[in-house]
Amino acid sequence: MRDAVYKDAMFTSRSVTLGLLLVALALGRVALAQTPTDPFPAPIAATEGVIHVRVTEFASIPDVGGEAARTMLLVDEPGTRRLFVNDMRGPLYTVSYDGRAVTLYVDINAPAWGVSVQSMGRERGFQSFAVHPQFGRAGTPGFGKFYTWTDTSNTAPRPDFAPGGGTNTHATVLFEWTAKNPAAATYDGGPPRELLRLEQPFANHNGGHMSFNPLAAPGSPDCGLLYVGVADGGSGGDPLGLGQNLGSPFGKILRIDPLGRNSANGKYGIPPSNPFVNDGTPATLGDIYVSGVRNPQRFGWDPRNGNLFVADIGQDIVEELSVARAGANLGWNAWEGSFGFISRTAVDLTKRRADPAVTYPVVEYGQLDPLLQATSAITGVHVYRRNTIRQLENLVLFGDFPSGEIFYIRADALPSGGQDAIRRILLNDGGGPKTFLKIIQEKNMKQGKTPTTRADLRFGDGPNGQVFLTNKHDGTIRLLVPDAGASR
Ligand SMILES: [Ca+2]
Ligand SMILES: [Ca+2]
Ligand SMILES: [Ca+2]
Repeated sequence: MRDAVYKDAMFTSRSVTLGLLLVALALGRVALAQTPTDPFPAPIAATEGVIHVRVTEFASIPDVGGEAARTMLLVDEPGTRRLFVNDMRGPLYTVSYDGRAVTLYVDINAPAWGVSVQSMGRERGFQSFAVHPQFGRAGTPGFGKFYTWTDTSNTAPRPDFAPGGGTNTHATVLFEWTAKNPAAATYDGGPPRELLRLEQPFANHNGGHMSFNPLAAPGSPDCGLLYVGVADGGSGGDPLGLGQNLGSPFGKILRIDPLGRNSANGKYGIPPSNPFVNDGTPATLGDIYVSGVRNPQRFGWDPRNGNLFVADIGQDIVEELSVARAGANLGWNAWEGSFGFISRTAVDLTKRRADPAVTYPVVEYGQLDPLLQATSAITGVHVYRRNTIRQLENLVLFGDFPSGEIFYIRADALPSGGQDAIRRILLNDGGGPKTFLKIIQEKNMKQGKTPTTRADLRFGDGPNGQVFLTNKHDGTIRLLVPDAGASR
């Protein structure tokens, strides 16, 4: 059964939900209960083309307050040869390349920093982080620097951008941290520098994914530019129309130079090569790289051809994976996937991919699919170009995070929308092929915990093309590995 009010079901506070409901009613956006449009009545192939991949436990992230780590992002930091992984409540850990040493690097929510992470509910918290490519290189401007993208309850500083509506629930802030000795076991620098602050109109849909382009070679134009995902601000249906507003950073992927200073607030740089810098229109923000996104919680690059895949979480009907080039408009909220967006319960099936100015998904799937739960949301994206795990070679890996379903499409034969090309990946942990959710549930039993009903799957990228799987319910980081007996 679908969530009656908001698909995302992230609100822990009834009063917040009621407040939003009243706002939605005032905007006339609450549709009467009715069967939603189903653009994909034929389900995702449940058995055809299923790939089995071996998975092993790699490391454990500690519980906080008796609850499993809300693990969101895992990245490789080649300069100091460690993985970094965060818990949405504030801790940032390092994990050694062999998985044996897990160290609390810094808790960005520690009172001394004054950050005040707002991590209530499912969608708020320490969303993302990125380590500067020069982090470990002494004598470079990015030495020791990393960036955190977090929700905060501290709304006192004036925001750089306000959404022009909503209820100012909290703020989302980009901070720069500078370690004195990047190789030190724990953060040894001072309080963070604030670069960018957004006033949030609604509690859901906040910061998205954030990353430097890992393919950009030192000295190349894209090296050191930070891609910052910003969701549409929240509620449902993008009531403030922010996704298509090129004067607003909401519903965008920004690209900034955190070491520059030519932004409107003078705290970061805007690369001259960004698509809206020299477009002759002062009203369009130079910060924007991609527009028309709803909740770009994850993106990732194809190491072979540079394709930037964006996993954008849909409203109530379609989840989508798109390839975005500089200046692309991914359509939201005029479009949900390949279809005209009408409401939470309807898309226009007669108007498929009809606007030549919009970049439509390469693949998309319907939220009513029997493989999924009542709440569905896309995540990703890892383009596997290694041959270490032979059955994954040249595949684009993504998934649906509540259900934990892992999917693939072929990276060299990208479809033009629809879900026909999507196939499943099942995991082998020594006990036969299983879903990721099943594996987490079995771990929960061993932990003496009630088995979770959600996976909250995320992918993480390690060195040498390693693919990690994280979740928010058993504190375990898992690694995809070649089959036992495989030659490599
Ligand atoms: Ca929000
Ligand atoms: Ca402009
Ligand atoms: Ca779209």
